[in-house]
Amino acid sequence: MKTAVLKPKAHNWKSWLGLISLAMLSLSACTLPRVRTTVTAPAQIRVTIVATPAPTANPTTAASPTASAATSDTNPTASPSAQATASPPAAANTGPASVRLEQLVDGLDEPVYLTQAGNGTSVLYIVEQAGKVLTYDTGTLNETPFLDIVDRVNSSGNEQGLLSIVFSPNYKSDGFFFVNYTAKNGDSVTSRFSANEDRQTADADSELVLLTIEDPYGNHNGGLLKFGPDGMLYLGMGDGGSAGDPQNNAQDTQSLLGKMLRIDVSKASEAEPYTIPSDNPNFGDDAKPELWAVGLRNPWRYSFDRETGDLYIADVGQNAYEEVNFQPAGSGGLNYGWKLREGLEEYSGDKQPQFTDPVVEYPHADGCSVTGGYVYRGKAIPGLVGTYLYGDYCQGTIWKLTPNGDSWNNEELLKDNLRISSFGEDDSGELYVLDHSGAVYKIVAE
Ligand SMILES: [Ca+2]
Ligand SMILES: [Ca+2]
Repeated sequence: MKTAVLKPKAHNWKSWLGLISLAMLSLSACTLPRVRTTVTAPAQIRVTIVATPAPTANPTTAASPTASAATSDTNPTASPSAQATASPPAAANTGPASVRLEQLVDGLDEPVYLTQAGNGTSVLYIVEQAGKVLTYDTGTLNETPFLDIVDRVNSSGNEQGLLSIVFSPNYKSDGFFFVNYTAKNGDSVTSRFSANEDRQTADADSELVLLTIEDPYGNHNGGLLKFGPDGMLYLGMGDGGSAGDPQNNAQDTQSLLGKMLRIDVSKASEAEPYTIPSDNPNFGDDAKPELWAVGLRNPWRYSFDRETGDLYIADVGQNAYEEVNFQPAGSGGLNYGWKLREGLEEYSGDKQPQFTDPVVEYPHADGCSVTGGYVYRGKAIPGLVGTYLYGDYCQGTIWKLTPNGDSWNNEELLKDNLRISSFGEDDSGELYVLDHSGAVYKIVAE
């Protein structure tokens, strides 16, 4: 029976888990092992493998409906085809990859993001939700924050706070970086800041606010900024919050909420904080010109494959299903279905021809809130190359999603007692896992 049920419960990637998390914390906080081992058993999750959208979707038109979904209740195979072609992207996966998590640092205050600056240094930048960016370099966590804007960040809600940082593609010369945070009044703020001359710290007074989005509820704030391979700045925005998108923002093209946005900040100034890229998709005459993709609930973490430019958007579900969406490089203009669809299922309506289904979903028996990761393009774990990693906030599972001809293989990579708030990718393509309880791990070969 596929009757949509609008439950009054607010699904919230942290709050509804508060009790569980506290219980987990009380059990685990004192006994975190330094090195975590791999679970090599095949995935026990119910995986739904879906045919992928055509990789040549026209950027200015809605996607054609995807091929009919093929649902499988069996465990996926562990050996992807070596002949994966056109769509999804060809993988260079050379076999099983055995990995473990190596703890780099703990004792952090709710880390939610990690990245590097792209300027040739070994510094890792770690975002703490309350409003600080810390630097970690070859074994040392620096006491002085790179950036401290706790004074203007509202982190009172479970999903509010300083949510991401991204460095200018020309950071080495211009010293600019961009952050998204929740303002004291609850609005979503995207700002540019300047690093100091030595690049060791930043000037908290250098803020140039680029985009402020009114946000009606404390949850579903998206907040991840990334530069695409096209040099444009992308921002994932949640549907505003509450539960069941009561304002219908995700399908409203006159709202910036529940969307992927794309803007040009290369000439940002007070007079003109950003411009609209000339090749943004057209969602209609009245649509906001910043829109790149619509129909998202809370695209908390997404990423571009640094080799192909393909975009993977993990969209946090409501009460039943978590999903990962695959967007071939340059395919703006897609509609990911929320709130009519949750994963591959009906939520408040029928599937429309213009909707793009996720490539994988998992039910809440296997987690509560998807945390998108990255396609591995590093050198240390050859068996993982071309594989997309993602995880779950509640159960600490990390899956690997591998292209296999016209479909995808989904397998459990490992499972540990982590509250996975984010993954991180460094400049060489190596990956990290952030435990919201306070630690950062590097994914290394076993
Ligand atoms: Ca919100
Ligand atoms: Ca969807």
